[in-house]
Amino acid sequence: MSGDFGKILVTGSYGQIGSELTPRLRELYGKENVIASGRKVPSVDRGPFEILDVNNIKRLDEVVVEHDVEVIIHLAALLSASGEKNPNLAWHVNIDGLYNVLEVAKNRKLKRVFNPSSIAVFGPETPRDKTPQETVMKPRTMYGVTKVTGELLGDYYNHKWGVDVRGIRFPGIISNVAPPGGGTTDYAVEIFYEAIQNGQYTCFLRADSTLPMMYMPDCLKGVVQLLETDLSRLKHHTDFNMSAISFSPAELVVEIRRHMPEFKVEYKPDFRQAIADSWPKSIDDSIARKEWGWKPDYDLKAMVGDMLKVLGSRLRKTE
Ligand code: AKB
Repeated sequence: MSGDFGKILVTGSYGQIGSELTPRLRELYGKENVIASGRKVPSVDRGPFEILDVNNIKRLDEVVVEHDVEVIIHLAALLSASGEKNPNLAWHVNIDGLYNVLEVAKNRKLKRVFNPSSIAVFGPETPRDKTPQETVMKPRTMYGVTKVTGELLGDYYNHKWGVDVRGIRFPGIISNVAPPGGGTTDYAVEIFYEAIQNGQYTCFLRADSTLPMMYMPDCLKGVVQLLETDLSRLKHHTDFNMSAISFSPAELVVEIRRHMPEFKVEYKPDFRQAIADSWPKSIDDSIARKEWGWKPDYDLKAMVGDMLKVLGSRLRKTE
């Protein structure tokens, strides 16, 4: 499939995943073929960009027509912690925005839509270890509710109108490019900045809060792999479980201390603890492995080593 996507529009292109996925897609499919978009003009111009609020369907449609877009990677969304602070806005952006994307994709007969889901679709009644693909989905957060709804909506557009919607249930994503932004798994990014800059960190989750996580290079690899998979191989579409590493804050600290023995941590759980407690500890991703060949490259040791190396050298340069 690579190369014959035509033009790709990325919404929310300056968020956590978009900041790295947009340049990766440009590398793979050509700078001019990937249109970044967001609500504000970016500080650095790295390729085609459009101001776009996904809640404005008229503007979305105009951008799709103007650029002859064939694929939408829809990343504009509020995450779990921000969603709990403003549930109305989370519904409006995550669901009304997605609905607009799906309507435009249906009406303009686009080739493909990628809409990320999350481990937040699960809730306290879901088995927490090796959470299966098909299981109880009764989330307690508005973010989780929007992600379950998004999966169902995507599948509906697929079955009813043949729109090729695909999605992955992302675990916490760890990136050394974009700063954390409103998620419950953000501690696993913040901790690296604090370790390097201050030698200490106050964690907003308990030491034993094990959650599924993934390093950004694996996330990018997975998105591209799923995008490029021939439709005939897929039995699932919008809801792939995808797993890489599971660890608790305490286990992450042990690994960071191998590089920085003096690193100090204290734990002061806040409202995000209840969210973490309602999510799985580990994920069974055998369906993604079978249907599109998913396999992660980074374990905890490799991720921590790379984060400290890349982030350390960048932060030292800006000091
Ligand atoms: C969050 O913490 O809200 C996200 C997610 C797991 O979807 N990182």
